[in-house]
Amino acid sequence: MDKEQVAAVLAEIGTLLELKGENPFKTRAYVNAARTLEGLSEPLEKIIAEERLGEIKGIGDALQKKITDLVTTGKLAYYDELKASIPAGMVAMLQIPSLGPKKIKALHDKLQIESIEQLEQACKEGRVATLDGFGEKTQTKLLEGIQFRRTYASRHHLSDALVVAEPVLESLRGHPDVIRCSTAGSVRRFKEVIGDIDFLASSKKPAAVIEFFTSQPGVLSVSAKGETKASVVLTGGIQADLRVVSDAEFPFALAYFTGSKEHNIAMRQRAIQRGLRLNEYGLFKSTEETRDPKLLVECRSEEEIFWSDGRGTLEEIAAHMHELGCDYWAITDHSKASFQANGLDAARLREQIKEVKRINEQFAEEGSDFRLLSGTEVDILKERLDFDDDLLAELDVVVASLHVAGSDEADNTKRLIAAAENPHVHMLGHLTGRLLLEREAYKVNQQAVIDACAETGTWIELNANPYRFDLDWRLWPYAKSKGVKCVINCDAHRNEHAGFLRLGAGIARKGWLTKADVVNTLPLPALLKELGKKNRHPKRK
Ligand code: DGT
Ligand code: CA
Ligand code: CA
Ligand code: ZN
Repeated sequence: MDKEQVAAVLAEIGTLLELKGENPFKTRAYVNAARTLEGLSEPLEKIIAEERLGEIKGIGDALQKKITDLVTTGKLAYYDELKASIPAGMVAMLQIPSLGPKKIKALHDKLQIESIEQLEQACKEGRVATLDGFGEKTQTKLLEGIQFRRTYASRHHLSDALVVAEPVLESLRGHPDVIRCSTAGSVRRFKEVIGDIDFLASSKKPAAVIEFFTSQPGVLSVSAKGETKASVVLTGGIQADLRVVSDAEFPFALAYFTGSKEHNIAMRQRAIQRGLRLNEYGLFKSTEETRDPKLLVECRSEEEIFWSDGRGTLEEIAAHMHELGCDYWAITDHSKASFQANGLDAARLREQIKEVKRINEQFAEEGSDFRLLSGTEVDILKERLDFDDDLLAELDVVVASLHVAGSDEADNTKRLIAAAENPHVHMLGHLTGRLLLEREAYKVNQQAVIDACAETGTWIELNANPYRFDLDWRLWPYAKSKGVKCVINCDAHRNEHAGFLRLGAGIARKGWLTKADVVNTLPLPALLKELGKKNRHPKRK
């Protein structure tokens, strides 16, 4: 035991002696010794090792021996015996405000009161008020105090909890079988008032860790002890739980047992919205409650559970669009030139292609027909596209868009036509780049571009973002007359943007298009067939 712990035991001995009605000098000696120890500037171990305990004022032979026992063994037979000799109810009465050891002893001697329940009964019957030094007022106060304790005794100040939790955590940290450990629950959340202390540890040998925990010096009694869980009462009467989990489970258990319960419920719901399941064992790619490690989204730290969005995104999109009733959904992130939009470079795009493949395999395994299509919205640069043809050839869908146009109409038009002539480009995105009520259209000869699309078998996007609606509905009848197909894209940057599809359909109608003119009304096999036609188009270069 360290200084503070020894001091706490000595102070408690003082109180217990007072409860027994021991002579006040003896009682004071313990209380004073406790104060002295608290004020020492050196560690007790050092003082004991150098046999200097006797030099400290007010610490006689008997106290020296007791302090040495406590420091070296963490135990003191005298203290245990003393505690056992006093009814537990009398010790508990100390928690009632305005009730000190002297009064408790008087209640015991005169009314044989040994518990809070008996005290309450005596107060209600008016017997306490008749005692010397008590009176009506005190009796009422005691009844209030009992009520107060009933409400609050199971709660503790955060600082008191931290003082007892930290040494235990420190010990756990030093144990060879403990991989990671932390406090959890309200203590970790720094609630001002806490119920019990929660500890969490990861280990390959949970039983050994539980054994070690329950035999800590700060543990007054063990309330429950299992293979991976234990509950104890620590110094100061604070309850504490320890749970031991595997290291893979640790981040999830830490998040779960840190809570709060309300926070856990909100996190769970967020997971469900993303087609995932979150519980104390993990985050799972599943729409049902599970603990299946094969479905686990691995997170090495608690933070990753919150940040795993980046990994989860494609899956979330897939799950969301599937749920909306779509048969397929194309992922067309910007290319690297759109650095402000965090466009993908070739390496990241190749990673994404793999990820799409993996997700599709998962859908296939689950017997679902839903598919993600890999794609890009590749930037039309000055002289070329932002990706090489060999990479574009690996994608299911290629949209080519002009994001930085020049002031020369002929030049802009030429760039768009060149993109349409690329055998790997399936469609041109937002032809004019307009943002309604915000930004003018680029100067583009739209009719010439539509003609080029007709010649090369290139589709044109109807961007359904309400800021764009581009190609303009006024031009669709012309495009249709040339046999150019429309693709309604919602330019989604968030799941909710999928709702733009409906607006896009309205604009298409306004442009006199029907279902047959819109390629992405096709079922997946027919769409894939259409996508395959572009680079076999007779007019392509
Ligand atoms: P306390 O001890 O009363 O000051 O408050 P906490 O928050 O430490 O609560 P405790 O010790 O009962 O449980 C620790 C954490 O375990 C809690 O913050 C969230 C989690 N937890 C406990 N029970 C439930 C439950 O029924 N549902 C959920 N979702 N989480 C729970
Ligand atoms: Ca707790
Ligand atoms: Ca608890
Ligand atoms: Zn764009």
